Amino acid sequence: MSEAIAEIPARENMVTAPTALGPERKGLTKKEIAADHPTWCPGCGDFSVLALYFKLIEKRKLWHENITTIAGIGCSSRFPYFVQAHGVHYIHGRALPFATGISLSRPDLHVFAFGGDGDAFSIGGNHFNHTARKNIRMTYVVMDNWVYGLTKKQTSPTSPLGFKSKTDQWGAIDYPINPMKQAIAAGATFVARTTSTNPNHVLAMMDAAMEHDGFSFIECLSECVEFYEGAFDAANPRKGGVFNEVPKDHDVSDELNAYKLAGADFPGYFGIFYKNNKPTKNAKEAEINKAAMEKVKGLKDWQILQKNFDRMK
Ligand SMILES: Cc1ncc(C[n+]2csc(CCOP(=O)(O)OP(=O)(O)O)c2C)c(N)n1
Ligand code: SF4
Ligand SMILES: [Mg+2]
Repeated sequence: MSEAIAEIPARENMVTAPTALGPERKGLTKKEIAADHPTWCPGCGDFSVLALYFKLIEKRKLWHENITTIAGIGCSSRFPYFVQAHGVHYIHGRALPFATGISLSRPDLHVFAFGGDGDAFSIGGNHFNHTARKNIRMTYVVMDNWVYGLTKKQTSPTSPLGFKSKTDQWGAIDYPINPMKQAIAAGATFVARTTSTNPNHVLAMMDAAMEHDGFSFIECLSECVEFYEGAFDAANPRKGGVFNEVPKDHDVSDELNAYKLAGADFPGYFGIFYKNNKPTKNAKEAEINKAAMEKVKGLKDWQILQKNFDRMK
């Protein structure tokens, strides 16, 4: 992990430290953050991602009311159940529009959305592209296991060619999408890749993503031991694979080079591929709201409403 990632300072407008009850309020312990016992299969990669989310919350000293965890449907999308805080296990593929609403209306929060490859790129593909292009401030972690786990082994948009599943008994014939290329092309302003078998790296990526003022996307390889065992062995040094970090001289502001990195054969690279600090929709919308509020300065809510009704006559 590079030092630059570990040393990133807290963003100004975000609640990262005790505020509501005064400085005597301590940060939460893992026990206080954890809710239900996760119902995943023993050995599922998602356990590690959840544990690291808890670590991030501990590190950032977030309290229950500062944590917002949104997800769609899938094994990975069960995340909000396991976090003792505000969260929504929403409609399949619709986590991002829901998270968008929270992000735009609560600038003091950093919204986290979690989900799977099917949730993000099949049914939710459209929302992914639009949330990225609008540069909504949030972090979206996709636990990519190359399969539909919850529904017991169907081909997903990231399943490699030849993968045998209930929907492709003779092997997948559709070309898989590349989540990193997809995110860069869609306009995501922070694009990173990690793997659940490297805990320090997952934590560093989530920490850096949380710091980013914009739409931050992390593809996190997370093995489905039940329906795609061994899928990511080639990226795991403990299984004879290799974990190659993004080259040190890679310029994260270079979109074309990021795209090239994303095209490397599996297991590819891990780290931050792309980062761009263009204004968020949050900031732009806040400006519009501010200007509108100036115009009705001194008026009560009912008077503003009345003015609007009068105008519509
Ligand atoms: C509208 C709708 N269509 C289909 C489903 C069935 N369904 C539930 S989860 C899922 C795919 C899950 O795959 P993924 O997002 O990769 O998550 P994983 O279980 O692998 O973590 C599907 C097709 C549903 N719940 N709702
Ligand atoms: S089916 Fe796969 S993705 Fe779902 S909990 Fe089990 S191992 Fe994890
Ligand atoms: Mg999946």
